[in-house]
Amino acid sequence: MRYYLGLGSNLGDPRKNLVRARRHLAGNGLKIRKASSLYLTEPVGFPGQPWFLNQVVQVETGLSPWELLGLVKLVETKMGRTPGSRNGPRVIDIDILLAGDTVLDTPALTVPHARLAERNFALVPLAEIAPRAVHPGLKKTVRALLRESPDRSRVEKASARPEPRPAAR
Ligand code: PH2
Ligand code: MG
Ligand code: MG
Repeated sequence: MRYYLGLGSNLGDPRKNLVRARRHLAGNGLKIRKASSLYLTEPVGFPGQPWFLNQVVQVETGLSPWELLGLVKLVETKMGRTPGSRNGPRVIDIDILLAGDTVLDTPALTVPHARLAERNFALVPLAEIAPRAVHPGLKKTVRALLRESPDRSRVEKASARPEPRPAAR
C-alpha cells in the first residue's frame, strides 16, 4: 500500500533529525519512493516555539496502517521522542497523512490525518510530490485542499544549505 507520511522536527538539529527518521524508516523495510523538499514552517497551534522543518515522503509497504503506526511510534521513541512532547518542541514527529484510499476513524488512529486539510505545513510538501492524490474522505485532490486551505501560517522552502531559522515573529 502507498502511504504519505509527514515528518516534522523543531528541536536539536532538525535537518539531521529528518535524515535519521528517513534512515530508520528505510532500515525497517519501508520503500521511500518520493521525498518532498524541506520546508521551514511557522509553528501551528503552539506559538513561541522554534519554526519546524517539515517534509512529506511517499512510502510503499505491505504493512497495514496499524502496523505502520506501530513502526512510526517505535522510530519516534528510538529517536528520543518523549510522551510529554506532544504539544511542545519535538525531536521528531511522524504522522500518517494518507494511506491509499483507506478511511479510518478510531481513537488511536485517524486516516487520513484529521487535520490534514487545515495544515499548510503538511499540504504544501504533499502537494509538491502528490498534487493529484485524492483525500478519500473529502474526495478532493491535495491540490484542491491546498487551494482551499484556511491556514494562513507561513511555509517557506528551505534552501539546500542549512541556514539559521527565522526567529518567531
Ligand atoms: N506539528 C504539530 C503542531 N504544529 N506546526 C508546524 N509548523 N509543523 C508541525 O509539524 C507541527 C506544527 C503537531 O504535530
Ligand atoms: Mg503531528
Ligand atoms: Mg504525531
